[in-house]
Amino acid sequence: MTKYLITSALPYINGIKHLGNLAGSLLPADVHARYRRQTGAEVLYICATDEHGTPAELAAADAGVGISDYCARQHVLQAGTYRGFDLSFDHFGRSSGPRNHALTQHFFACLERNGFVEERELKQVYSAADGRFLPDRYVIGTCPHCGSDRARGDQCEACARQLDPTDLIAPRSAVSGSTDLEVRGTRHLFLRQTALEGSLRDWLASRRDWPPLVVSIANKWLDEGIRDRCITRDLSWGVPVPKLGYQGKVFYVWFDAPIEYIAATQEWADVDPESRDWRSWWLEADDVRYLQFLGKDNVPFHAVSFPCTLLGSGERWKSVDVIKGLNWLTYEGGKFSTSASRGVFLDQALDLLPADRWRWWLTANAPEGSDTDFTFARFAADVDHDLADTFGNFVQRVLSFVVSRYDGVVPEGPLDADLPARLAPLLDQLRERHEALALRGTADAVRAVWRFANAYLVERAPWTLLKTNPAAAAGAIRTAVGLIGVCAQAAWPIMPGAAAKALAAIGEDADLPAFPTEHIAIPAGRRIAHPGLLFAKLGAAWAEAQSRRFAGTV
Ligand code: B3M
Ligand code: ZN
Repeated sequence: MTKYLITSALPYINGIKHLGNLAGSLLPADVHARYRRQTGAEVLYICATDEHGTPAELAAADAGVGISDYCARQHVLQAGTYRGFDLSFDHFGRSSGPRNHALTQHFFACLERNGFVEERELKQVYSAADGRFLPDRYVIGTCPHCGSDRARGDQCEACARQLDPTDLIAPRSAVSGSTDLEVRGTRHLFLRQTALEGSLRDWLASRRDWPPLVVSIANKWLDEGIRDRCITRDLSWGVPVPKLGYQGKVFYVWFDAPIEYIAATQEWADVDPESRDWRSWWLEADDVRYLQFLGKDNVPFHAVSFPCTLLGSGERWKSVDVIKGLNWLTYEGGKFSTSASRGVFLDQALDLLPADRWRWWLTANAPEGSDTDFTFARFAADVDHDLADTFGNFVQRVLSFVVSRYDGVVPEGPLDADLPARLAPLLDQLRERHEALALRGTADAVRAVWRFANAYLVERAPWTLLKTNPAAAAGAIRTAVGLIGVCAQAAWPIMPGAAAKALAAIGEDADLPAFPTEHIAIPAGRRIAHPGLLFAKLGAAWAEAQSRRFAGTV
């Protein structure tokens, strides 16, 4: 049997995460992991915080805490938020942990032994006041082209020109503001990706199921000419480079971060080594299908750089079978902006509403073919329509009827004989959409099941039937209670909270509901527990108020 290894891009430790982070990798991966578990497959869903790099160091300095304390705290906060969104990681690790340190150094040793590492001398800006080399973007000054005094050493945002730090007029350190800067020579290690181009091309050609967005990004990189990649940095926070003369240097964050997918699996196994075997997921793991979910900007690192690390090691590591790359989520026609507090951040989203409505809308409107614009007006109108009026309404009508007419007990009556055959194509369609990793398509297929259930109720009208043919009315209601189960099972990967409530209400498995393959015959005599209203309507006034509230400061 195939086992499914699923990873989401590892969120950076610094900065608040917004709805775009959820929509672009975490949620799609979770929906797929849940679907696979529903079908009875063995699933391992891994994520972690990506904790190295200069932005994390600077964020810690801004917060006035040591970097390792900062990371530890932020990790706990992020983990809590993701629990709030019902993300079902098997393990949520930390890239700064000892497992990732050891494994990153192991990969480096393999790559070096196999001749894929080369030493080069670079010229970099050194700040005496800061006592460190500055990455290009932390040197700021006046742009030689447009005169903007906020140009960064890699690019001028005012005129969009690419720059070198030495192009800047009156350069200063973004860390301390010091102008006591000099250009110094420093030695760094490069991964010889050019030497791996042949193996990489063969490997890419063997990835048959990649979606077009991902294939085109990967090919663009290769066609523009693959380049050797500097994998070290002059920083103290990170995985130390285990090589003579490299004290005070660490690996580049993008070298160690993908390795954390494996290291986090080791951490998962460390919790219970008797029954968990990380090797069976990552080494010579031919029975494993590995799916990665990530935003489009991360595709090159997963389709080119990380595969180079794995291929160059000469060991038989599992490499990705399918990359699902997603576009951006924009906010009310523009960008989410942390600095201008524009847009909804994840902790705020959970304060407003529990996870299900967010999960539903972001799946039904996933940024798949193109970017998606989130607006509160669309959000409220869509979730009111789909969740309150369609799914919620069906559950409400059927269960209220069972309570008012049958004392809360599923009545004895013949199940509708031709319903299963009408339902089957809808469930086939749902499975196909999941298999195709089509998020919007999956939500459409779930909605089709809900509509079918509502239409059945209208067609049978048990409240009228009750007067003329009580046995048939009872059969129709018993059939409809079974349809609640189907609707909820279908919804569960996207909306686990409400789905579990509906399933518990009718006495079906709410912990790990099966994937719906047929109508559920609920035994007559089973007592139901009315869950109350599943979704209150939000309404247009609510949407307008939120839209004003999160419009930002500019
Ligand atoms: N932390 C970038 C991001 O969050 C990066 C992903 C790492 S995946 C190994 O967009
Ligand atoms: Zn400029």
